[in-house]
This record gives sequence, C-alpha cells and structure tokens, in this order.
Amino acid sequence: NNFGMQEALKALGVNRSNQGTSTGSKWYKTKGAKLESYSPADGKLIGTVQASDEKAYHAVIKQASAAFEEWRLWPAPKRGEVVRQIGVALRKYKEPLGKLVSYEMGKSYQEGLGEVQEMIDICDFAVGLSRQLNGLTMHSERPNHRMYEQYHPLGIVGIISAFNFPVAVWSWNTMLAWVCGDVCVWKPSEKTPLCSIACQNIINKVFEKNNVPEGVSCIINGDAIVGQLMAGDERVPLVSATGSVRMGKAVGRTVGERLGRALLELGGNNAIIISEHANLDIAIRGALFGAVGTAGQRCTTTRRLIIHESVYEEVKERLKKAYSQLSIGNPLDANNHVGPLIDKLAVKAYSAALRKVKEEGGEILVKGGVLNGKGYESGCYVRPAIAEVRNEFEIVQHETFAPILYIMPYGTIEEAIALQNGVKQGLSSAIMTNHMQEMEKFLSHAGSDCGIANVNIGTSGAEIGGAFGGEKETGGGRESGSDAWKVYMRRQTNTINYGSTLPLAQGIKFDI
Ligand code: UN1
Repeated sequence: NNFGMQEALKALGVNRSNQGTSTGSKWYKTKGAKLESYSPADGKLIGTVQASDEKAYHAVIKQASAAFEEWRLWPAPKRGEVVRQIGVALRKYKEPLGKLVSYEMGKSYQEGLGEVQEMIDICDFAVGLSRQLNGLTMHSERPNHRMYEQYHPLGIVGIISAFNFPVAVWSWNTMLAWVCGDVCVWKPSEKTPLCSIACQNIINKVFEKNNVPEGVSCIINGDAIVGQLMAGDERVPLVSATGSVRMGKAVGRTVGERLGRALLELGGNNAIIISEHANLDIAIRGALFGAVGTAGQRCTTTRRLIIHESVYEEVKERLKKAYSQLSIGNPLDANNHVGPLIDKLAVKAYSAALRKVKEEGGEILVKGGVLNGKGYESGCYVRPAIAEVRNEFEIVQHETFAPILYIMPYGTIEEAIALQNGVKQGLSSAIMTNHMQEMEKFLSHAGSDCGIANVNIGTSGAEIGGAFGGEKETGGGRESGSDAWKVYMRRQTNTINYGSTLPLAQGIKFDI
C-alpha cells in the first residue's frame, strides 16, 4: 500500500477530510473552499483540507493576539524548553512525516527525511538561542549614565511558505519566533496542505502538555487571498514569505504600504563556476545533485554551470554520462534519484521552457521530455535536461522550477564572475576550484553577489546554522541560523541616569 503511507497518515492524525484552520487545540469550521491534495507520485487524492475564510481568519488573529499577551511573559529559556520538546517529538515522527512530505510534495523519501532533520536541527539551535537573545551594552558619553539595548518579543509572525519545503521553512521561522516570544500564524502552500495538518498535530501534543496558551501556533490554509489578508493586517508586524518573486513583490508591496516588516526569501538563479583548477569528481557530483535533486524544485537548485573552456568538453561528456544513469520514478522508492514535479502546471512550465531554449537558439545536450506509461500515471514525471545557452537568453534569466540545467563556457575568472552575477536573482552560488586566488576573488567584494557563496560544494543543501537568504530579487531576507533571529524581535535602546543631575547629550546647555 504505497510504502506504508496509510500508517504514516494515521500516525500523523491526517484524515481524508480535514479542517484547515486552527489556533492549537481548536479547529475552526469554515465556509472556505475545499483544497484537494493529490500526490504527484501516483496522482491519487490523499485528502482534502477546508480552507479558511475571512471570518475564521479574523478569529485566528484575535486568538493569536490574546496568546501573545501571555506568551511574551514566559521567560525565553522556558519557551526554549517547549521547543526542545518539539525537537524530541519531531525525532519520534521523523519517518511518517518524511514519508508524507515525500508523498504529498514528490521529493525523494531520503530528502523528505532530510527536511525533517532540518526541523530537528533548527529546534536544537533555537533551544540554545533561547538563552542568547543578547543585546549590547555601550558606554554613555554622560557621567553616571548607562546604555544598553534589549530585544523584546514582536507579536504575531505571519508565515507564508512554499510547496517545495512544506515543513522545514515553517519550522525555521516558528522555532526562532517562539523562543523570541512571538506567536505564529502559518499560511502553508495550497499545494501541500496536509503537511501543515501533520505539523499542527505534532505541535499540539507538546503545547498541551506544557499549557502553552491557545493561539501560539496557528494555521490558516487557503490561497493567495489569505496571504494578502495577512500582508495587509497591522496586527501582524512581521510577514515572512517564501516563494516566487511575483508573490514576494505583492506581499512586500502590501506590507510596505503599512510600514510593516517583511522577510522575503524568493527565487534563485544559482550558478556553479567550474574552473580549470577544479577537482572534476567533486564538481560533477555537486552539479548533479544541485541540478536534479528535488527534481530541480529548490530555490537553491543549480540552474547554470559556468565552465572553463579548457574543461568544457570533458564536463559535458561526464554530465551526459551521469544523466543517463539517473532513475526517475516513485520518490518513496529508494532506488530512484528523481521524483515528479509538483503538478501538471509545473510540467507545462518545464516543457514551455525547453521550447523557449530552442527558440532562442540554445542547443539541447540532454534531451528532456515528459514521461508516461507505467509508474508515471500522475503525468508529473519529467526527464532532467541540459542545454547549452547564452546567459542573456530571456529563459536563462528566468527561474523555471524544474530540472533544466543551462551550461555555458568562460575564458577568464572575471568573465565567469560577471556571468554568475549577470542575473536578477542573488540567492546561492558556488565555485569549484583548488586555486586559492580565484577562490578568494570569488568570495571577495568583487566576487559573487549572492547571499550564499560556496567553495567546492554545490549551491543547494545549506545548513541551518548559517543565515539563509539572498540579495536582489531574492528579496534580501535572512532566515534560520546566525543572527537571523533579530528580525523576529523589536529592538530597544535604553539609557539610564543613576546620578542626581541631568546632563544633556551633545553637551547642550538648557538652564532656566
Ligand atoms: C528552499 O528551496 O526554499 O539549501 C530552501 C537548501 C535547503 C533549503 C532550500 N537547506 O537547499
């Protein structure tokens, strides 16, 4: 029965039909549309989720606001202790949740498990962070004065997430937000609503045991309209949105209109530079996983290879050989490397992009194509493709969420960096080289303009310990590790006078 899927759904409390709006233990009946979740793996209906409506949305925000009043008063390490327990629960549910991610979204089971591992990792990170929400202290210019800064809880954090990481992106936001004292309202992708039900069920058990106030973890399933409600809502000081540039611009505009805070994590157009000084075994392996992993549906997916002309032919041959060995099929079957795209719309976009490549004069090196026949009944399986292109092609400038790899040669390292930077997006980048000078150049201020720049590893698979996000059209937001937590708090500078006179700053005299 499809690799134990029924048992997994049962363990996660996911039913055939589910309510999609919740403030914790309470689930709301709504008049919203029924979201149907079909698996791209086999085309079968997994279950339905009742979307939110405006009435339920407002009820959720009201409950979340009330919860914040209480939750913000919990000592941060106590909130951290709750997050620690979530990490324990996620370890327990790692297999069923990884399976559901794989079945509902289509990534390989291994990657589904990897995604849950990222959730566990961010829990661990957040637990430590709960004792390190540190501000600085400064020396005042005035005698008998002290200055310091504090980070206070912010309020409701709205989270809009994409289908490709249906559970991890939510956890990067929530686990930090929760230790920071915020409450969260999650609008999951309408393409993967069941994953959100599973997460909410896991959280609820932990929250109930710890008497966490109702409203600290909320979900509002629905389409873009629900996201826009949140973007325009002054009661939501921070909206963290992951997805397309088009969506990010709409959210950013609406949040900006009310001078709210937006954390945007949008598209990438990530390249690997393969230098003549590269270890080609590493380069090919990194490029292969980067380009075909998750069927090319990561925002960090390798979309372009910029290859030194002296190794261009060799890399081409080795890529061709590697691509011919890929097995494409049911993501729950560990023998397959590549699963399906998320839906038929994505397949259409994939086919259209390949047509466009040819129209613009590109050469197809590894022919793609839509697969049909036994095992491919869902109509969502495609062959990873490679095309030789020029960087300025319109289609190359554009992020197509599918396994299409564009390759191009370069002569000098300066040229390679210019090509790498010559797109509107700025998420992830990499160079494969053992040459110290070109590596340092790539990482210098005259090098990669991306939020992530790697050496001798690919563009995808970032660890949660670093800040994750990118520049330019990628949106500028940072999630996950390092000091990304600061965006989830409001900052306050405090000056205290412990003397018995009132000296003014800047030496101003104001005597009466
Ligand atoms: C995304 O595709 O939205 O670096 C995020 C990676 C993952 C995150 C991808 N850790 O590939």
